[in-house]
Amino acid sequence: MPPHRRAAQVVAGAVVMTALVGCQGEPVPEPTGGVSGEPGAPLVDGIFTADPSGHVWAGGLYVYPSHDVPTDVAPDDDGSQYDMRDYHVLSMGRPGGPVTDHGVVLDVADVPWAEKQLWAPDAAHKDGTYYLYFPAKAPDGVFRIGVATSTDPAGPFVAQPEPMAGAYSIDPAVFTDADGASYLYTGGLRGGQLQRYDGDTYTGRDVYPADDEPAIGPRVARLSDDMLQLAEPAREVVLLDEDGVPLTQGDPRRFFEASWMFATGGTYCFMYSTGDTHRLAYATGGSPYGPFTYRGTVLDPVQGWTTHGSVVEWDGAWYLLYHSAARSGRDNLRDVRMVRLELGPDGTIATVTP
Ligand code: FUB
Repeated sequence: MPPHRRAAQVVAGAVVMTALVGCQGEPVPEPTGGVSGEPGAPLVDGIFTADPSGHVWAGGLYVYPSHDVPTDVAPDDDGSQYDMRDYHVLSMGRPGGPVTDHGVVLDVADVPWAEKQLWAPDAAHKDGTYYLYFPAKAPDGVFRIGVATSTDPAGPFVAQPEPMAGAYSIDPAVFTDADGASYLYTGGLRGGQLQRYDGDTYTGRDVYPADDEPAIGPRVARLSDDMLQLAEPAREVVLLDEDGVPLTQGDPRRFFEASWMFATGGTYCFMYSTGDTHRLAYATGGSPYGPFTYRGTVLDPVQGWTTHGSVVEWDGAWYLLYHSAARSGRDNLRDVRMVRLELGPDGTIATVTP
């Protein structure tokens, strides 16, 4: 167990908002360790959490979020203010029940290739091993995707010594299909650096298509049997409009970041953030590779610039995990929340208003 790992902690109690002066010179609420089981309330408030990836394993819901922290780093277009250094795992035994914060499960100091900015993670399970997939910046300033393993869904996780070859940008999300094959989705624009790739090659230059040209798409690749590498070169996911035409870069529905994939009744549902129009949108298709046809909004804008979430089925009901910056008023200090999601048999989703 790494020395920085804290004891698991079940948090309960009322949310108390106390002002103190944060590193960026403005008041931020003091985390109190409280938690509320109310729909849409922060799952925990002892720490700030964001970018939740939910999985139902061993009868409980395990949530793999980013761990937001106050920072002295000045905000910029690259998102340098999202200066996260470790991951926690949250879990609960029943919807709305008490939430356990399992403490630090992976620290950037224990990832040999990574320097900073542990952004949105996801996790997967196969044959008794749990895999934590995460993006981080290497010392050369380029985001790469790493993987760490554990025999416990609540960690701690041990990182592989090198990042995954052929995987890049940010926001890894893993989907395991009914046949057991797993797929890794990645990508994010602007600070996520996807616009700096020509095919799979990092150019270091920002190149965006014109507004009337097809938008940049996330990447997808099947994972190897050991879940540690890509089994094939990543390919670009295409999102289509209702006429079967690829969404253009100028279309407010185009992909920005925060991929999430789930399936219901043979329909593959790809959820993502539209970025500067601040929505979680979804598109559906007949294969994990896509193409996916745009269907609508899952989540209207939350407080804060970013939006990111996941969808899980638990005991026959569907839930949306998402984040909001409402408690702090700071874009980079967010809280994970959870609400019921109405999902039709054909994958139609009723829009959630936070
Ligand atoms: O949390 C850092 C970044 O903000 C994530 O990787 C993005 O999806 C956005 O939520």
